[in-house]
Amino acid sequence: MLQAPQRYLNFIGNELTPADSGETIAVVDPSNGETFASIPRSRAGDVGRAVHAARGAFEGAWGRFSAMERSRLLMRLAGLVDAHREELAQLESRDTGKPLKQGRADAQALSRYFEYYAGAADKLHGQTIPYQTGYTVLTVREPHGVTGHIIPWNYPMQIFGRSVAASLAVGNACVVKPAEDACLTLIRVAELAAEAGLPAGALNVVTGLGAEAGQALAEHPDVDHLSFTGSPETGRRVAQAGAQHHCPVTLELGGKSPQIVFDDADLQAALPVLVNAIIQNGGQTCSAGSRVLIQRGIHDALVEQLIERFSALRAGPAMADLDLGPLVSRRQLQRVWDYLSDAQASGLGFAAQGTVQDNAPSAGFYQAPVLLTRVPRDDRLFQEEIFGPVLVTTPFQDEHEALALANGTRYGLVAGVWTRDGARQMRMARAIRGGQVFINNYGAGGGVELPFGGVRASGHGREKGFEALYAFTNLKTIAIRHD
Ligand code: TXE
Repeated sequence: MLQAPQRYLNFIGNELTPADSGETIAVVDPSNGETFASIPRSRAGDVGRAVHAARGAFEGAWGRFSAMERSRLLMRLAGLVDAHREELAQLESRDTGKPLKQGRADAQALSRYFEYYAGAADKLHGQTIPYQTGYTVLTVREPHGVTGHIIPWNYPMQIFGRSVAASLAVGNACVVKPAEDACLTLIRVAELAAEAGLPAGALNVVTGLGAEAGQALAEHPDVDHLSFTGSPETGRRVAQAGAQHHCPVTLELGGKSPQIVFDDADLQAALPVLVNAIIQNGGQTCSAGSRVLIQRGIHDALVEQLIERFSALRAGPAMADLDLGPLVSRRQLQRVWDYLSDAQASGLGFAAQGTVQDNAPSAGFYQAPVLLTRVPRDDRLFQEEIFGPVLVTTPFQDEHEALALANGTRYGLVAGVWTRDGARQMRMARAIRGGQVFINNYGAGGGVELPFGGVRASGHGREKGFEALYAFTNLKTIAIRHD
């Protein structure tokens, strides 16, 4: 028997509430293309209510929490997320199509974000500054007030965790606009936050379309800070909207991150990491290692091993928990198809392709992983973020050319360097344009503690680690004259 779609609601002022208009958006399961839930289609009025609730919390009960009390509350929330890990993982995997093991990893990371920022909440402090005789000068770090968080669909729980946990830790009140393709776990986590004791209005989740609810949040004059993760084009729009009311904006806009393999590298160590960095989450990862640059002498031999591994990869329904699930939406699948058909039209053949499980529902959004080799620097597939399971390789001659290729796109987010030569490791790490460089590893397992963000079209500002706390606070200088 067909079940009626489950109706999810906004979370504003610790209450579940529909959009003012009563309109909804269908939630589709990417594994089979079926609608199983709905979310509110919120607009400016709903966003306004959420911002108002956040302001009330900031100026009221939440604003009176001490750092220690915030810390304890976030630790309780970490515990609740842990206790609900399996429920959250299953919901996320159904909503986004990610394999269950990835849903579980995301739920675990979310709890770790709350734990980490719970520990940090009462350790952020200012300084005293030596000044003229008769003065004492000190700095204090103060919350902005109301922070807006526009979250993408690829890692809802992780990206929510990295910005909301840090923002709450320093005392801001948050309004979250999840991506229309991935809202469900975030509504659930907001409920858990209320259960942990978060006062009404300190954390609000408003769902809706980007151009409606997202744009309204970015434009809202009572929002004091915005963090956005998504595409460079939407990031620009959000920054422009923020600029209208002089609102600071943190942007994380994805990348075309290179992994650079020199001929002295430990290839057996590198191989599984090269493959995983593009397969994880179906390649829908901002830090996906989507270009492998290989020193010419070992290019063909390494490609042969990549071919072998790619051919063995399997995609299937999220709950089958294979190497990869379906992509998040038909729209994302179409984007990836466009790149692949362009590649074929320009004569770039597939060196290897994985498979989609035989009995995967035909209405699901499946794309088997694809490997393309010797892709030239000026090709779209080398230059643009595909955001799907598509890996390109390109040979290079020497360190100089490797660097030119690595830095040769508009992005600068993450890079991996594989070499045993210590001096070269350091030269490359310093010369690569980006926010994170990994030597003989890639991603360090996610690293909640490691500051993360980009340069150029990959964005600006840093999230994660202790560094995030600076972005979510204003520094105030107080000069006291006492002679
Ligand atoms: O992104 P958008 P889309 C990249 C990736 C992908 C491409 C497009 O390459 O193929 O972007 O994906 C909200 N004002 N990344 O279309 O539009 C939207 O509702 C305010 C990389 O999904 O950037 C969602 O919540 N908000 C990335 C969020 O912005 C608006 C993750 C992201 O959507 C808005 C996702 C507007 N006018 C995509 N329009 C990463 N860095 O990890 C949309 N939104």
